[in-house]
Amino acid sequence: MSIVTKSIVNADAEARYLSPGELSRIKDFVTSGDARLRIATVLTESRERIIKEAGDQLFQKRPDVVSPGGNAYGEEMTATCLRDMDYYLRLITYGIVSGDVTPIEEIGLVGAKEMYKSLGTSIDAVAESVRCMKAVAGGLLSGEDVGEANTYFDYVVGGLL
Ligand SMILES: CCC1=C(C)/C(=C/C2=NC(=C\c3[nH]c(/C=C4\NC(=O)[C@H](C)[C@H]4CC)c(C)c3CCC(=O)O)/C(CCC(=O)O)=C2C)NC1=O
Repeated sequence: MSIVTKSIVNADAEARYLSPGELSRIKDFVTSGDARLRIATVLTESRERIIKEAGDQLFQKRPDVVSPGGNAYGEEMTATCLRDMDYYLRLITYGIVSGDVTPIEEIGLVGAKEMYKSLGTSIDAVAESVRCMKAVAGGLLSGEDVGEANTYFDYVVGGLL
């Protein structure tokens, strides 16, 4: 839920006008809108490149995951791994557009640790893949946008570990 919807739900529950604090937070959300949409557009348009380059980085840093016996070994499993990276990048764009980490949390982080554990997937390596995407994405964004985008990448890394 965006800050706008959330504030209205809260205010209406008490049948009151939006408070100065709520209006101020909505103002910040609107003011940062151009930047957030700009970032989400870059990430969306560059998604294939980000996944490809970050995947290469991950498999260089963690050759074990794509070696025989590794969780992402073999063409099909490697493709599934890259698909998971694509899932997280997509969720990050949702977070950036809405200015809210709730969609990331609800769709991608609740139960994720348990799920990866049951799959025998190293959660550290999944988190590393998100760090690699952060690095590649950072190279595609302007200086001021990098910080904003990093918040969301860091949120996913923190939620996985
Ligand atoms: C949008 C929310 C969402 C997420 C996050 C998600 C993850 C997810 N990843 C899965 C599998 C997997 N995930 C990976 C990923 C990796 N293995 C590694 O060693 C690497 C570190 C890593 C890539 C970065 C692999 C290899 C599998 C297949 C494992 C198997 O079938 O044994 C599965 C099991 C079912 C399937 O194969 O599709 C799920 C549900 N599904 C979702 O709907």
